[in-house]
Amino acid sequence: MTLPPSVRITEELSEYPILEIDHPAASGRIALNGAHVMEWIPEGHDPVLFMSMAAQLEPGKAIRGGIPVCWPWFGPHPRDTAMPAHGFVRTMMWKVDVARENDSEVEIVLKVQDSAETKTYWPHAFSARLHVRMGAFLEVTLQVANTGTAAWDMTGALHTYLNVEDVRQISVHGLHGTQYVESRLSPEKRPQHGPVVIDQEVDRLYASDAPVIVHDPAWKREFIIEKGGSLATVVWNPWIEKSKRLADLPDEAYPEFLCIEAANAGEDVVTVMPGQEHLLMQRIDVRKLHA
Ligand code: TA6
Repeated sequence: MTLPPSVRITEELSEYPILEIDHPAASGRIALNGAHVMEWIPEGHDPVLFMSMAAQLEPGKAIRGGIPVCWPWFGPHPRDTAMPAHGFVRTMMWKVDVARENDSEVEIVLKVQDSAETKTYWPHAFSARLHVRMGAFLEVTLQVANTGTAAWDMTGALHTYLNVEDVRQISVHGLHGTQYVESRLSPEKRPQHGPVVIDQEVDRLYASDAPVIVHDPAWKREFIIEKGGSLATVVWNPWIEKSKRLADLPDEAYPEFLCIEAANAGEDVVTVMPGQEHLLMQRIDVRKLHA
């Protein structure tokens, strides 16, 4: 495949191709392992996505940071604890389907489909494409199609790790009044009062299709996060104790990120009929705050 001028493919780590993007509007990196957007730096801004210094960049391993593609299930497998958390496509090697650019953005489409290996995890026929539009904004769309003869149910998420100065100082706006479940506590729903602040481990699933704004006063910027095809927004920070249990995250790194995930999860289970598809989209814009 001929890549456009702003895109090159590197393999500094053997068997681990990474698309390097260097465009006037933005730079970034996308690993073919998991179709994983690892980095996005819009022109004139600091990096928007968090990447753990201890991330394991090895084929078949999930990457701690960037935008993990969680599919065809979100979280632990609904029935079989032997199955990988967050599905299996984030540890598969995807292929480049489209790579093009214009004056304002680079567009990359990666693809993967069912195989004998995927059938050991999930007995269905599917094709999946991840569409990445990278420029002054970042728009990621997971397009999944049922290429089989029977309907299947799916859950999933674009599990985005956002770079923040100090998670203890940020606030998330747009979820006031929304019902949420805190997965660390009982499964009962509770209403969000005002902005979401992080002062403990937070692992919440909000029943929301609304945009959110992450306000980072210390870094003097805001992230405007819109989405499509999703009725669930997950907000996660592991805080102190859980961070210590994550081998691919330094213990002292938890203040540096917040996950805002466009999800199909909880009660938002999607049924895809044969020949049909589902699109899950997240768009991030960055705005500087003028103190
Ligand atoms: O999205 C929140 C969550 O489901 C948390 O419960 C935590 O497990 C996180 O995802 C990270 O999961 P991972 O499998 O990537 O370590």
